[in-house]
Amino acid sequence: MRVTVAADADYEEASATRDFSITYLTVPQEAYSLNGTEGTKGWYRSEVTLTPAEGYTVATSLNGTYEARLIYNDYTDGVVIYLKNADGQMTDAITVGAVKIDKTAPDGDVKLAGNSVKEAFDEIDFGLFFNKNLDVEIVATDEESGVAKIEYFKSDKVLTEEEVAAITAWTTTESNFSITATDGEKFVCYVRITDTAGNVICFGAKGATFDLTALAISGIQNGGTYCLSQSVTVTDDNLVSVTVNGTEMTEETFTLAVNEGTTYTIVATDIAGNVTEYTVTMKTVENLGESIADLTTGNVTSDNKNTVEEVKEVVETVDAANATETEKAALKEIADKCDELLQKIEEAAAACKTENIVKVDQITSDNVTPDDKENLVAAKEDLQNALEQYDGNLTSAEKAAIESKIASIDNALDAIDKAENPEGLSGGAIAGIVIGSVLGALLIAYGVCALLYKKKLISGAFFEKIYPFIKD
Ligand SMILES: [Ca+2]
Ligand SMILES: [Ca+2]
Repeated sequence: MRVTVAADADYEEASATRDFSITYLTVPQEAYSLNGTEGTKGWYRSEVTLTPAEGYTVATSLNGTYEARLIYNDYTDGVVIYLKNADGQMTDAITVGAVKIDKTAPDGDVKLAGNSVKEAFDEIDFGLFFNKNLDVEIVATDEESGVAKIEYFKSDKVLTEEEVAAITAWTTTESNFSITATDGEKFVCYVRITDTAGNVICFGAKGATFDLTALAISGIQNGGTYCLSQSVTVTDDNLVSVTVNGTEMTEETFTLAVNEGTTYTIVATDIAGNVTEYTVTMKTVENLGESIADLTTGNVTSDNKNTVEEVKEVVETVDAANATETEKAALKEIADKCDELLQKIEEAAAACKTENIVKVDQITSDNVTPDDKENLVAAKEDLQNALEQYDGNLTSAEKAAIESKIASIDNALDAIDKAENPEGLSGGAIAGIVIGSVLGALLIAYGVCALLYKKKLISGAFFEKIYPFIKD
């Protein structure tokens, strides 16, 4: 420091210089403390009081106003303080940094199956329906201290805001989770989001119900054929629409009219998206017998069996409770015709498979024995009989099979014949040769004996009788 005194009448100007130093007061060990409602990571969710160490006052500038404490209401960055003791000695700047205050609750949303369904507490009801496992996404945001925790609670009933605040059984989630579908289960998904400062927001989603039950359609069978008007009823807890051939029905019970050959497709849908679809055909009684109109017992074959059986099935299962006597008689006539045709088909099949025919089924010209002959002949007769009697009831393939069997039997019979006559000679010829040979031998013996008798090499009454012409 330099001090200069200006000259006056008595003295000349004079000056003197002296060096000295100023030092700050030593900063106490715990210079200050911050007090407020604290969250995590140094965040507060209330006003924060900065209190200097005991015996000091505090200011935010060296020459500012020193006070007993500083109050912060909002997030304040770059805070620097100075402390002053009772003697008026002051510290150098002390860096506090940011006073981190976040008084704002986080925000968020909840999505079920991708759709935002956040709802005010007093407006929650069970207005949503799902028919499969449900993906839940919770969106959480916080612009100040940031999101610290996301939790949810699945309630089976609507809760008040106070009840939600009292929930203790929260489940922590990252943001996405799935709820397994259970038929009939109702639930409300409540959400709690906490920011780093500890601010909390709770909210709920629209209530949801799982409906895994398909819609019931009564009065008709899917795939059925009817020849009378049918009253149809669709039943479901959450029925939303019924269409018949694309036309929306206004009632759950409606009538399908008989229109010749009309096909009706009934589509019933519930709120959860379950769909039941039935298709039925309406035919008049006359229509029912159309496909067998050209068939008679004289021309029906196994190729027609399915068609006849289908008609019989339809005729027998058709709901005839309200049919007129004429309609009932017509139905019976068709059913009787079906029975006759089916019986004829069976008869023709049986004629091709008699006991005799079955017996020789495995016999071929290679394994045949003479014992089989009788059976083979009987089987052949039966097969020829079948061809004659059921000419109109056998398909060309069936006829060809019979003819092939007959040919096979003929081969087997030939084989027996050959085995019995190895040289190829007939029985009569063989008998002739045998008889001829015996006679020849006897003749030779007779001659030889005659010679011996004449030369008296043999004798006796027997020879006298057979050789009366040889005398002594
Ligand atoms: Ca916040
Ligand atoms: Ca349902």
